[in-house]
Amino acid sequence: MKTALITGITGQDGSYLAELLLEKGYEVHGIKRRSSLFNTARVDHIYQDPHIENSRFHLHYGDLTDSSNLIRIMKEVEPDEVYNLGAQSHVAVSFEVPEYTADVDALGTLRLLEAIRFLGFEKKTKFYQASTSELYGEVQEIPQTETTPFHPRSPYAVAKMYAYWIAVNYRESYGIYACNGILFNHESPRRGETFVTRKITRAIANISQGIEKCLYLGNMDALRDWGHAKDYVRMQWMMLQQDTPEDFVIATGKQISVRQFVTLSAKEAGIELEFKGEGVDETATVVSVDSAKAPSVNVGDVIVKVDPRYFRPAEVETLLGDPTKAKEKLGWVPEITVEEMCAEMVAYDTDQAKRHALLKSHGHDVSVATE
Ligand code: NDP
Ligand code: GDR
Repeated sequence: MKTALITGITGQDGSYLAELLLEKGYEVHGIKRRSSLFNTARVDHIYQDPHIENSRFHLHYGDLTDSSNLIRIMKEVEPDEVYNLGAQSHVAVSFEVPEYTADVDALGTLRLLEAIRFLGFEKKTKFYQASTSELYGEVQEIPQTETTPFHPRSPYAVAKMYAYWIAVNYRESYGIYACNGILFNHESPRRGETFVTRKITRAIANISQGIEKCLYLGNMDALRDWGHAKDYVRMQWMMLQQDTPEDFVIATGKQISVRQFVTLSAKEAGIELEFKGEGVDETATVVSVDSAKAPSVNVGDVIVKVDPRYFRPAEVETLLGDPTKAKEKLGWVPEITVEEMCAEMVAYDTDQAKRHALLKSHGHDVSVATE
């Protein structure tokens, strides 16, 4: 039985990857952070009581800022594979907490690689680094491949660039099986609520059920290559099953704008929108509605506006990946389209919104966090 250690197991990707590895018969260990509220909602369904004999799922308290903790966990677990998914992963937030982002995302990666070296696991432990299309930032060529030059545009991307190169460096210097998955945006119903796709599907669902009135967004012209997290974690595992470590771009090869994602989500919720105005004055008005699906929405309602608060100091306008290498060398093909993913997310968020609406209709005080 193989043993895997996942940092960021409580996040979107960590939860899907843990499911996949358990299915494949792995013993899965994950690092969770101490927090004042439970933060394991995404993995609670695969939690196994540690008192059960032969339990294959274990969580350890830890943090990527704490070297001694990482060394101790690594020593205890003796992993065959480490998946470093833990990060302060929000690009906009990285402008607010740049030093912390560098500590976790850049130095955290170094700390894990050093732990492998310190324990003499160079030949035993394979290492996956969650690299990102944000490395391309101000894009130098379209579409982006493994050889496209980097030009990061945020403290997050700069920190991830350090992590990318330190993984390459430890591969070249110490022969560690370390590789970078340069993943383009990937989403799911488990996506954090403040990333744009989930923010959109959740707000549209809430609006359709009368829980929210208006969705406020930043740059709606931004273009992204959006895939489904389930497809992408499969590729993370595949990258560690090769004889030699290599870096791969993981993407769908198709892009749409934030505005198009709003249109898709609204359509799923039975709402047709018309966009008017430009820049900070842009709005979207309801032009037709299926009232069985969206009982709280009326024709003429303005349900999307721009709030400059969501503009970033430096923006990444367009990202489009070329996954040819992953397809040719590993046989990886994404199975879920952006339309299917959007439908899954809207359905999930509509279900949640209906629960809230039901509580509200019975006099419960329902407040829904938004950003
Ligand atoms: P999430 O934000 O959903 O999850 C991040 C995880 O990292 C959470 O488990 C979080 O814990 C944990 N974490 C945050 N800070 C620390 C810390 N100091 N020490 C230990 N753990 C920490 O991200 P995703 O699952 O979407 O992404 C996984 C990885 O892939 C990240 O590294 C991200 O930067 C990268 N990536 C993501 C892409 C995407 O589109 N999703 C694309 C390309 C790269 P907690 O739950 O307690 O907050
Ligand atoms: P991104 O994802 O920055 O690409 O990073 P995000 O969903 O936050 O933004 C995508 C694009 O949408 C624009 N946008 C908004 N974004 C947010 N969050 N909120 C808004 O209201 C809004 N309005 C417009 C953004 O400006 C941007 O252009 C994600 C993260 O998962 C990273 O960890 C990962 O490395 C990259 O994807 C690939």
